Amino acid sequence: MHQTFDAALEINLLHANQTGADHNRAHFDEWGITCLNIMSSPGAGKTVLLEQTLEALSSELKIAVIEGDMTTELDAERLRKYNVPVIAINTGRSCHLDSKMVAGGIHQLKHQYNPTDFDLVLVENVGNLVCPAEFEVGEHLKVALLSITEGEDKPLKYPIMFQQADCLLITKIDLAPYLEVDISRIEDNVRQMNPHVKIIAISAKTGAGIETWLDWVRSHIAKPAVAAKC
Ligand SMILES: Nc1nc2c(ncn2[C@@H]2O[C@H](COP(=O)(O)OP(=O)(O)OP(=O)(O)O)[C@@H](O)[C@H]2O)c(=O)[nH]1
Ligand SMILES: [Mg+2]
Repeated sequence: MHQTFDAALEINLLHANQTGADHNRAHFDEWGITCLNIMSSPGAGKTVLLEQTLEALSSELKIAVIEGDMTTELDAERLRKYNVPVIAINTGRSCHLDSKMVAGGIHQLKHQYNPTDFDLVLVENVGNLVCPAEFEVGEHLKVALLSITEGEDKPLKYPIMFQQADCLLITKIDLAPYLEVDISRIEDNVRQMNPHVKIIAISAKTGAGIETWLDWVRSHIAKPAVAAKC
């Protein structure tokens, strides 16, 4: 009996969240903005990736960041150095952003700027390999990071994140010489879950793979003037 009630509650929650996500995406579409939802377990390298992305792309694209964190603005402060709007959202006890929280972020962006000026909104989700995958926020594409320190089995143990990802970044590959890890096995496990996902192995330390990542981002920009340049 309890199980039926819990399942119904979860379905209602996810349904309400999806309606909100579709609404957020409609705003992004209206303004010609591409929105990426960046997700991973804690510490896989999301903020470092955003730092390098802003460093490389903020002169060619107009970018805003929505930064989800449970309690602090530490990541938001790191990203404000790049002189782009960074909207910090504290989720409190929630282990993921939801579409209502991101709607609040969109409202702030709209209040302070002309949203049609923007090309790209990067959402950094709360570090968690499970819940963020289930709660869309209005993104066009999902980007999942998996660092090589987390273990080759993670795509099999946490399938939803990997099934849903449009782009999977295998991070911290500079650490491979110090670990007993087989990166090709990580790739095989990811492909088992999601045969067509774009996989890019990167290192924020050496810069390996970063240009391929930046090109992937450029290739998904919706604004015609920008897309034409790619
Ligand atoms: N060696 C190495 N370290 C990395 C790399 N990328 C990130 N790190 C380190 O990993 C740690 C966590 O990086 P963050 O970017 O803060 O990770 P995050 O996913 O944003 O973490 P949360 O927001 O807490 O979930 C930092 O000490 C980074 O310097 C990499 O490619 N190589
Ligand atoms: Mg972070």
